[in-house]
Amino acid sequence: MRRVSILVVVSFAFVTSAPSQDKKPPEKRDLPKVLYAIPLIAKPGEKQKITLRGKHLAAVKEVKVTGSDAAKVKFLAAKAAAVPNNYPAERIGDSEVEIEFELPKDVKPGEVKLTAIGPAGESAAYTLLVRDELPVVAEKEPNDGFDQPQPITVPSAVEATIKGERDVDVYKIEGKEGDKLRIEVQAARYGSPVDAVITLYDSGRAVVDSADDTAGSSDPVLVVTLPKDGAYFLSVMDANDLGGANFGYRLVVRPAK
Ligand SMILES: [Ca+2]
Ligand SMILES: [Ca+2]
Repeated sequence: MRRVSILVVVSFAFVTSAPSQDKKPPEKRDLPKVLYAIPLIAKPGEKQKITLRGKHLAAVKEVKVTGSDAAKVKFLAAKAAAVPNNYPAERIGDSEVEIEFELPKDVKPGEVKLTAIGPAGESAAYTLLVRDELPVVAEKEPNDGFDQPQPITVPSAVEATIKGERDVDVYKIEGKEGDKLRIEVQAARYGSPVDAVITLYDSGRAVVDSADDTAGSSDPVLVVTLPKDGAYFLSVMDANDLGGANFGYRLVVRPAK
């Protein structure tokens, strides 16, 4: 019952505040918004096609890049895009822009930003996730369980996707007692719809440690000291069991400082 009365108050507050929202110029509400890039991770030194997914992007005619003077960007196309049933459009995006993009080899990760420009104005700058110096590993499906894990070495950066609902990605790491590892997923901070959860298991499949959200982000960071020599399994999944081709993430495993 208490919940019902709270709902009434909330909806009343929404109704009374609605007229002031209507006074905003319409173009403010239609500003393009870039949520994330597909693929999520940009590759320095390679010409690549990137799709920017977001809101109010179907009428975008230009994308500009900042943070790298030598970067080249070319607008290819923009269109509305379907949102799967029951998926939140605010997180998935309902429109997209395709660009051809080239970053110089010596680009500084973290500094490259893209801005979409449409009839109503410019989007906020979107910070691209760019490969750094870590060895790159492409995810290899199927890696869905303890019986078929994907072996990775430390350090590495795995470029992967939660490819569908209830997809679980399992990686296998060899370690020694006392090794201190920092295991991190980069996804939500770059707008990916993935809310990652990571769990580390020992060779007997007992949980060593796990992480979900860290420091104001739904990206997990796990710093762990391995309790013994041997194989470990690391699983990555979405906290809401959602997934799809847009659900990119980067898994970074490296020695902790
Ligand atoms: Ca996967
Ligand atoms: Ca999470």
